[in-house]
Order: sequence, then structure tokens, then C-alpha cells
Amino acid sequence: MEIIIQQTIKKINRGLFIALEGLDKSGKSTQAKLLSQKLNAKKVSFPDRTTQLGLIISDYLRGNKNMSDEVIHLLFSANRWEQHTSILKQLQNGTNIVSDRYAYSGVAFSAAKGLPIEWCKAPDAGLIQPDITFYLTAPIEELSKRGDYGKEIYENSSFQYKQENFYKIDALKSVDEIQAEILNHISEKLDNTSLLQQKKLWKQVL
Ligand code: DGP
Repeated sequence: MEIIIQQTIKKINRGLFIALEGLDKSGKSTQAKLLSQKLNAKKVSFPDRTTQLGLIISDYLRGNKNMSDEVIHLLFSANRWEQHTSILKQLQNGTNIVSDRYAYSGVAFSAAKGLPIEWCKAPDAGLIQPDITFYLTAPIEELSKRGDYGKEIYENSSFQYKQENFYKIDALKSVDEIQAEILNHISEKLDNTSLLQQKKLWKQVL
């Protein structure tokens, strides 16, 4: 009887969904890895190159495949939808998720190519909205000094997405400084995930 009461009182906190966005070589993948280790979180990456769609995207990014801007945009979005149910289930089970890129960069990259922004946002509408998003940024000239920069098709894009729980981080700071800044922003949310609303892109309550 006592066990049943305790179980009822102890509400399972849902997991926190954290997204890291940034230009190539901004260090977001390093931060995503460190953060997922620290929080014992599941790390997901977009594009997810392990799926059939991901392989096509990977070919495109390496310059091996010609595709219209519209087609590749829809493929990137479909690649995110492939993980949607799995992400939702894990969050509901209390697993924190760290996403290395998400829909925000998708919209920014494609809009920078000249596609209408509302058109770019439409296929991602309904995906789970991250609880908190970090955008690692620095002048392109600085990032391009880092090895391997610009090997793939997108190397230069402006990213200006304004919304709550969206934090810009100076990518030129040290790995430890950036990690500390990120942890600082999420610590309060981690303690109170049961109070957070699960929202959908773009901003609707789930
Ligand atoms: P990464 O694996 O993080 O290096 O990302 C590969 C590239 O794909 C990167 O230059 C950004 C781009 N990208 C990621 N998502 C999208 C998207 O949804 N749409 C477009 N057009 N580009 C994207």
C-alpha cells in the first residue's frame, strides 16, 4: 500500500530536449557529446546519416548528388520526422535528449538560398520543439581557420532566429567555458521539467 502511494506521489519528470545549432566548425558536435555524457542523455544528430534518407542527404552534402533546393529541404525535414516518435517516447520516459542540429538551421540554410521562409518552416511544423536551444556563433573568417571547414556544400549562412529559450553562445570561447555556460542555462530547467509544457514547432502546445 505504502509503495503504491509513494509511486503515485513521485511524478516522473519528463526528459529535457536540448538542441545545439551553429555553423560548421562552431564546436556544436563537441558540446553535444560532452553535454550528453554529463546529463546521461541520449544524443541525436541531424541530419541522421544512418537512415536511407540520411544516406541520400550525405551524398548531396558531399557534392555527389544534384538536387533542387526544394527537394533537399523536404528530405532534411523528413529525416527529422523519422526520429520524431522515438524522441517523443524517450522524453516521456524521462530521458534527456541532446540534439546536434535541429529544424532551426534547416529553415535558415534553405531560406538563405532564397526559398520563402514560411515554405521552409511548413514541413517541420508539428515536430517537438526543444525546451532550450543554443546557437554557437562566431565570425565565418574565424571558423574557416579551423580544419575541414567548408568541405561540404553549406559553408556560409546567416542564422537569425528569435524565440524564447534560445541562447546565442560565443563559439570562440574555450570548450570548458561554453560547456559551463550551457549547463548554467539548463540547470534550472532540469530541476523542473514536470512544469514545462511540451510544445510543437512552431510554438504550439502539444
Ligand atoms: P552537419 O552534419 O552538422 O555538419 O550538417 C550538415 C550540413 O547540412 C550543414 O552544413 C547544415 C546542413 N543542414 C542541416 N539541416 C538542414 C536542413 O534542414 N536544410 C538545409 N538546407 N540544410 C541543412
